[in-house]
Amino acid sequence: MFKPSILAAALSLATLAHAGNPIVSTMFTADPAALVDNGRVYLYAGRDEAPVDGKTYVMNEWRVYSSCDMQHWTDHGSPLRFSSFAWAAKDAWAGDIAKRDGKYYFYATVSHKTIHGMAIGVAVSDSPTGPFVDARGSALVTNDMTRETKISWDDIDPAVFIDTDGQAYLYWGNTVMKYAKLKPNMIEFDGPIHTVGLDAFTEASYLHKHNGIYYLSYSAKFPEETVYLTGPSATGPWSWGGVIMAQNAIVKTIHHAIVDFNGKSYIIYHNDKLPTGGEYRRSVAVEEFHYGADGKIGLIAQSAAGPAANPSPGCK
Ligand code: FUB
Repeated sequence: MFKPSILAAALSLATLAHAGNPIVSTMFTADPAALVDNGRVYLYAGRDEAPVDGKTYVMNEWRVYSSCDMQHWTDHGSPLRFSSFAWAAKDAWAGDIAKRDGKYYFYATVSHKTIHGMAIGVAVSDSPTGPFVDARGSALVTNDMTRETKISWDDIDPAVFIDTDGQAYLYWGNTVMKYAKLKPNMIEFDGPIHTVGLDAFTEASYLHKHNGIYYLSYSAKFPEETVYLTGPSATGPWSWGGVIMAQNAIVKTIHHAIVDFNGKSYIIYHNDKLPTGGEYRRSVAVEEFHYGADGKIGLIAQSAAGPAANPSPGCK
């Protein structure tokens, strides 16, 4: 007979029963972030817990999943909750992940208990599956640190990027996109906060590099579509690229992450395709895409099948 602790561990490592989109059908998930580590891809998502007739986000925890082939996923449970930050009042909104010097840093959007508005914290772990703990004991970004808009949710959606020269950057924002350099310790800014003047920027900044080109993508307009810019450095200057993904049918948000895994490129995003899905009951999905010879990304269609299996050698 299983001891309860062994049974809990077995359940928390369950393989999701199906291949194809959405990746997770056992619960509603949103705001994907991704990390490839030791040949395995890790997917982080917020859990949408709103009821069918819910009128607002109910998000208390992040979840983590992993795959060796982008088709079959293992559920590793929840590595972090908003309450892991003692200074946070509620909300486990979008986050992003980076690995540096053997440690995993998760940047997370939460509501602050004492400083009005949304804030960004940093949690750290020795494992990509957690558990993560607050790395600072205080927020890295609070609403009173940026003044470009009066809204209380303009400091959300962190996107972390470590350049090939080792410099790390954090991009974030709603309505106004901002960025700052991070110190090598990954938990403090190294210099001022900058703003990026963008057309129709809503939220969900994402910075990645492919074949020497920097790609700054984000959710534009509302309902949102995913668009991208390209540039010669992690801070631009930026040139218009195009629309990567058209808006969803029901849910107005579409938050994405872009990742190279085992020689192929993927976009992970959320939609409303699970039964009873909608604005506050979202589902994370993945598509393979290709860069043109000129580095351009075309419009990527959402699919029910998702990508073909891409087994990563040596990944178990
Ligand atoms: O999930 C809460 C918010 O909705 C995220 O922070 C935004 O990107 C949007 O997806």
